[in-house]
Amino acid sequence: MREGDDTRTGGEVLIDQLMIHGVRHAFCVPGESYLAVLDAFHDRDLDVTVCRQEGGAAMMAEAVGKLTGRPGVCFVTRGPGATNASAGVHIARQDSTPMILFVGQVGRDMREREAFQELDYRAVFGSMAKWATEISEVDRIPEIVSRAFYTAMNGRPGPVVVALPEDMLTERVAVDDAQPCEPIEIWPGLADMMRLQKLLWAAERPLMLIGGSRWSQPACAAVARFAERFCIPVATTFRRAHLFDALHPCYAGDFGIGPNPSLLARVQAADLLILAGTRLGEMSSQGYSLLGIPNPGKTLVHIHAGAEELGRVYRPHLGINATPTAFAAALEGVEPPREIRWREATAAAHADYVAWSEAPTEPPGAVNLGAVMAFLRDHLPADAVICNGAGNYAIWIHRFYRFRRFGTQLGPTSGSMGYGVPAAVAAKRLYPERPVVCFAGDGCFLMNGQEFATAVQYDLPIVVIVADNGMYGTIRMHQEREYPGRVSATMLRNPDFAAYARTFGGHGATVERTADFPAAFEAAQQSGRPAILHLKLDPEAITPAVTLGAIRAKALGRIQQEWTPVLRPNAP
Ligand SMILES: Cc1ncc(C[n+]2csc(CCOP(=O)(O)OP(=O)(O)O)c2C)c(N)n1
Ligand SMILES: [Mg+2]
Repeated sequence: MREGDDTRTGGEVLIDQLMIHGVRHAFCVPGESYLAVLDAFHDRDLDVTVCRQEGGAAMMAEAVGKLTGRPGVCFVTRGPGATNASAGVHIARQDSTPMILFVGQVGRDMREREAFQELDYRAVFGSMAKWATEISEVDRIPEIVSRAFYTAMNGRPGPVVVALPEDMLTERVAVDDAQPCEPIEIWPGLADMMRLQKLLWAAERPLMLIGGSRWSQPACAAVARFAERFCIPVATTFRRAHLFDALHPCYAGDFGIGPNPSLLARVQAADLLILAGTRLGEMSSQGYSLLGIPNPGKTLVHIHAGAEELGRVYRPHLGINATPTAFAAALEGVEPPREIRWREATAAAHADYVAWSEAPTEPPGAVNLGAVMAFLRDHLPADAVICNGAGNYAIWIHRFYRFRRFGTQLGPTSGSMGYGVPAAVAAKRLYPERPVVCFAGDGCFLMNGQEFATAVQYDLPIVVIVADNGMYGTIRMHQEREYPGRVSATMLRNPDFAAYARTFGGHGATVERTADFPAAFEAAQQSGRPAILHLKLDPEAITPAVTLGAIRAKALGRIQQEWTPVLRPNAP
């Protein structure tokens, strides 16, 4: 604002709204389409992180949304900036994360001519974002930004995309700021909770599955208290393990891809399943095979903040439209039955989890990722943040790392590769005092590995552990299962990732034996710089339990069996 003048540019009004709504961090790649916003950054108290590619910037904003429950904010330029950023928007969509992507747009006077890098963002993001819009009048910035925050945070959270015509941002206007916005909790009715109590009293084998977003530390603590009072087993869905303390006596385990078979059996055998906060997507529903659709085939209580998610796939016996925090608080009023019939089953479920996650298996190769996880879980403090993208390497995290606290896991439930490094940068930006460790496969790392430069630029001593098996391992695994021996487009020739770290100004080391990992990790932490530890893995070690060769042999056996009658039609 100029002296004696109560007008501000659109860019200034916009940034003032963000600050009012509690934004302290913004992630961006600059563009000439929103210079007025960059100018407003200049003298406002906002931590701006300038990134190397918009996909990384958008993932950082998404990670802030995951960690704080409030929209992470990202600014990108039009056309190619926006399409690059779509990688993060999609994660926010599938992971139900509040996020706002601001996109520079061509001037209003040249719209619809397909001007330089012009796109129609309502159309481009129409089915990906929760809301996509454009601000045409500068005096409506406070209104539309306020709505963007409410839309991103309320009900089932998600991404909002707001396009900003260049000339709208430079226009001066005298306009009142909006009031700060707060997410709106949705409280379950007393009748809902009484019906839940009745179902619990009648149950023989109840089980609670928690996941999704809109959780908080108090909500997690309230669910833990409920679990204790009812002695009910609680499992967490895919990449939401941080919602429940792994060492709590009621923790039954991680129910993601390839869960502990005994946990799978328990969930299948449960007569009352309480799904809290989660949609139970394809991964946790074991490819939609766990429950009948639409009739689940057992008593299902489904609690979700988005009314539209209730009955969307599974017809619940009892549907409760509530946010996890409100629902968890309301659980305090539910009374356990006089006699709890499943005490032993819960103890057995936890014992099974502990046994499953305790001792690393021994796959081939000199570096055992399971032993690396066991070392980290024994040495990192409970508030350390663990980040990952997508790839088989993540199976070891889910199985052997033990999350103890809310807000310590940043993994895309959408299965997007390339998420780990930007997520780690965002976490360290937010919480400089907490250790942040990123796991990335060799494929995964190079999707957004350039954001390591961002970590160096902002002095963020994250530790990135690159699990290098020389291939897009997950796809190779599927390939061997479906087309054994026909390796195609899944092999990688990799750079020296430790040298990569050093060229960027970070610390780098190569680990070729499990026994060398602890010292390498400690040296990485001691360096005080962003670090990469390059782990050389045996490609045969495709999962903690099975080798690539065994998958191939099994598939070849199956194919031989399937084809024998065709090749020898008269065979007995
Ligand atoms: C952005 C994106 N592209 C492609 C895929 C498909 N995909 C899933 S896992 C995977 C391979 C991951 O390779 P790497 O990071 O080396 O991990 P590994 O499986 O070898 O442990 C691929 C290509 C994906 N999930 N996300
Ligand atoms: Mg790999």
